[in-house]
Amino acid sequence: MNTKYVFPEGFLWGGALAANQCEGAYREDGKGLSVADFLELGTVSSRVKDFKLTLKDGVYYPRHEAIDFYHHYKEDIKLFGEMGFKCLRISIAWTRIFPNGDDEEPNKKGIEFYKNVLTEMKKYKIEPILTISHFEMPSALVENYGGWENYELIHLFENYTRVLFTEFSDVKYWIVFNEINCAVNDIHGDWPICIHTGLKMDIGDNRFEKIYQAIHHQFVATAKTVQLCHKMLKGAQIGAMVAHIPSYPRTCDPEDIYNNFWRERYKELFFLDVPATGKYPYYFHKYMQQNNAIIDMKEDDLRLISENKIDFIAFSYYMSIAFSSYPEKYQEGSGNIFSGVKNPYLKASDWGWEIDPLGLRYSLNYLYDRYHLPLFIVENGFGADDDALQEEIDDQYRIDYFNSHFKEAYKAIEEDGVDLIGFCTWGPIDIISAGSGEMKKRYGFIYVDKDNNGQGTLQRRKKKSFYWYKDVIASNGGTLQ
Ligand code: P53
Repeated sequence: MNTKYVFPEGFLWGGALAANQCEGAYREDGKGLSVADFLELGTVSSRVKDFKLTLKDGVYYPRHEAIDFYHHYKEDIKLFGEMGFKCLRISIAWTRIFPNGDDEEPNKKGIEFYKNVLTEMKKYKIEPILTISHFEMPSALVENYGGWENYELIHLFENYTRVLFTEFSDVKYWIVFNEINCAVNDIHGDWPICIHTGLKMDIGDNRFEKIYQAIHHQFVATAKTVQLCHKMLKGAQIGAMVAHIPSYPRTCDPEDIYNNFWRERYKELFFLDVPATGKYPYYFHKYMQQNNAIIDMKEDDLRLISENKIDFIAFSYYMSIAFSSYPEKYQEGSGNIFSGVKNPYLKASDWGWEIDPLGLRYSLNYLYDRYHLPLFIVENGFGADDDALQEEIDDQYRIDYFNSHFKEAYKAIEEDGVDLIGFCTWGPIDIISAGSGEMKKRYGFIYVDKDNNGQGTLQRRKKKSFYWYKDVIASNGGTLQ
């Protein structure tokens, strides 16, 4: 056996899912509607002028059934157990616990479901990692409160997290908001509802101000959650999470270097700086002034932020992007909501996401150097349209992707000295894509028979990568090539 890439003892190999992308059962056992329940098929489908929180007749909503993890969790977790998962990151659907977000009492059936899921994980010695909010806030909080712009959301979120910490007190790893930095991508646009922050926008609204006010409230909620977690759960660790997409200047033109420097701050690093250092960065107030934004911040809340810092940094990593101050000169780069210009040195997936394993080693060093906190890769994976007609689905491209990324993670740990807790592969079983609502953009080691229009038996099938990942985990990286 090749022992070149053996990871440290206890390294958390695993996978990650989000409730709204896998569970389905969108109205079962008292679940309320979340913003995700209104998303249709198509790229970031909430970003249309007529987006409303009403369900239309005859329209297919991919998340309503998803892969029906709600009824298949035993079978699915068994398969994760068979692969030898050391950890599994799932998210709690807020609407299963508080269907409207502001209910007097939590929904017992919702709590019971996650207890059952956790029991199942325990059977296979899989360490749970719970995301508290993953793109699925109760839609009633948008309708009745205007989302995170409203200070009241901090209290409602606190009630919710208190229930989670009480009911799931064995859980050691917690993540507050999934990819909290995604919110800034709603600033430049004209869609009326921003689903990450639950904001309703009218024509003429200062979108910039509303979004940063909401983000401030999410930071306060993060600090409260950290405080509560540390108080209620001894030995638990809680982190903040961003979509980490390193941005490279397309050229060494100082304009590109300088503008890219700020782009990285505004789009991402700011979102870690606040919860990790406990304070707003020096440029924040100037930046608000320049955008005619006045953010209401209470003294007590700033103190709360400074006194309740996160324990680790969680991030997703799929790709890097190239940035140019003159984008019109270049071909457009990777798809989805964080776009850049094409990087001539990298190949892309069929969805335009540029594959950059070395970018992961760079990122691990970059983030560790900046925050001096343990890191956790809580998402990484390769979306592809697998050929299900094959007897065994041969997803060698996915194996190649993971093989190269795992190796760079190894080097960051062993050759550079980065403190990395674990590695969650995204969508270890095929699920609904967050960006496009597609099933066709598959990430799994396990295939699910379902197509973009919702047709299929939901039957699970192991792909070639299933056996490959199983061997990687069993050898703790020893089989990496
Ligand atoms: P899909 C943008 C860029 C990088 C990661 O994405 C992102 C996004 C937002 O779409 O999101 C994370 O399914 C997210 C997951 C999501 C995963 O990336 O669009 O936390 O919910 O499924 C992959 O291919």
